[in-house]
Amino acid sequence: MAGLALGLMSLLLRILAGVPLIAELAGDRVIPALDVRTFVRLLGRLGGPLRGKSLSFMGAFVAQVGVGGLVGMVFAAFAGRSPGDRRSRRRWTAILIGAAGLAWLLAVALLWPALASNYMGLPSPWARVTTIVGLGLDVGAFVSVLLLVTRRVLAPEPQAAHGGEGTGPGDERRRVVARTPTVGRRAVLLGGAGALGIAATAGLARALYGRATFGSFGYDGLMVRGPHTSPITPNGDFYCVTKNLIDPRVAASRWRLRVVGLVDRSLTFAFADLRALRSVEQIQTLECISNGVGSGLMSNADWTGVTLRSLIEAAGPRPGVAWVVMHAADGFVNEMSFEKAMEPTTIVAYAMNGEPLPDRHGYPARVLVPGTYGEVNVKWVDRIELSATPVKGYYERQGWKANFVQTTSRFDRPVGGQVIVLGRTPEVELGGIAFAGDRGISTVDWSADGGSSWLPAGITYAPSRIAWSLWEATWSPRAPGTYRLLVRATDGEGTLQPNVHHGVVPAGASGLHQIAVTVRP
Ligand SMILES: Nc1nc2c(c(=O)[nH]1)N[C@H]1C(S)=C(S)[C@@H](COP(=O)(O)O)O[C@H]1N2
Ligand SMILES: [Mo]
Repeated sequence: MAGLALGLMSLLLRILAGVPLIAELAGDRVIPALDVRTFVRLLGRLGGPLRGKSLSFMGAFVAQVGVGGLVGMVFAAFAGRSPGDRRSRRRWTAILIGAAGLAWLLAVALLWPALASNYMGLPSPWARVTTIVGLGLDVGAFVSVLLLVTRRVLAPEPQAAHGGEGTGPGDERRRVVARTPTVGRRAVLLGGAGALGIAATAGLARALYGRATFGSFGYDGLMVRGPHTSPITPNGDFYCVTKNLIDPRVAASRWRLRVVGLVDRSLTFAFADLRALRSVEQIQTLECISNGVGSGLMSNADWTGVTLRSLIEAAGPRPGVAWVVMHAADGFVNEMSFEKAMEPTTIVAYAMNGEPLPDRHGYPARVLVPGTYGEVNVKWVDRIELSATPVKGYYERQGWKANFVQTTSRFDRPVGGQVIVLGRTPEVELGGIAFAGDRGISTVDWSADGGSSWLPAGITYAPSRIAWSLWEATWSPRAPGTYRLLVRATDGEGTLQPNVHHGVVPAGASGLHQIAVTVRP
């Protein structure tokens, strides 16, 4: 029962006040500290990020109730064996409260680096305080219910009518007699409250779980790919990656963006303030560092926002600033060099393809940093901190290197494994995308003989240096057979995409996308 109370309290605080769950805090404490290889291996073991998240979400509740139950039983066993007089009751109550206080302090100390997050977007000093208070309330709920159940229900105070606080053997007998008739009622009471607790906890957990979902944590890792990639990805199809079990839901009215640190004056922008500043618009592609060659964790959008530079200049950067650290509502952190922050295409975006940012893409605002992998593009940003020293990012601490985007190119059509019937399609349409961070794409070549000879493709869409290009070519296979088709791009600086295969760890994948197609007569 006490374990359930703890679970229930933490769920209520999560839903009503955005206070992170213990599972979320533990994840943010442990995950960045893992080595990238351990992290990737662990994800594999758990069956991918979605299953891993489901398991931790559910597992955390089971663990809480389990540990709570264990502690409760140990307490009930010890306290129950002591004489039932008022002094010993007070002693046991004091022991329990003391132990709970220690557990609370220990949790705060262990989870300290992860405490400054709030999924409703409370600014960071308040977020940390709220989390600490929330942990206290969790522990408080646990202790209160444990005391209530052990005192009032399992071992009610002897009634004055039955001899008060007697300690003699006769009183002991009378107490037993007095308790016997109510055992059934107590069992019903306990059982009823327990069932109610379970139902309430499960209901709230499901409601919360449902937020993250079209299925189960369904949109983390979402990618939409098909033979006809649209130049601009519709918002609903835009790939999505998040560290969170359940993403923040920040109310624009409560949200503030603060510019702090080594500045002449700290600034605070409300959402309306940001929108009143001179806006910029740019078409920019985002790619996750864990996007494998030929894969789809990469999308393109038309973003609107303000330059980060304008915010930094308004605050007045002090001499010695070398780094700009971005903090987010979910406790996510990443930094970039001051130089990068001052580039005209580094922006704080509040609109995506003409609509407000969808929640899962960082509503109300996110940072966009062309030339870096996705993780540098902090969603739900609420604090920009100018600093002389670098702070390691959430994933950077694991060892990921996200500040250079490998040149990549991809076939979207034909689809690998496709069978082409020569008689019906003598000319095969080839096409796909090519991307090189903020370097642009100058040319794309393709090969139908496994890379022995190359032909130029046509570039049909190239909106900016910071977006992907679409390419197209027509292939007329001469004879039936199986062909190995390859594509390669040259970036805007003239560097050819290397044909050296490397996995995504730790600096993003490299190598050429290759598909096999069969040509039939
Ligand atoms: N606050 C915050 N920002 C974040 C993340 C996150 O978990 N929290 N994930 C990062 C990662 S790993 C990627 S790839 C991109 C994905 O952005 P998207 O979901 O809008 O495509 O967001 C980045 N920004
Ligand atoms: Mo990512």
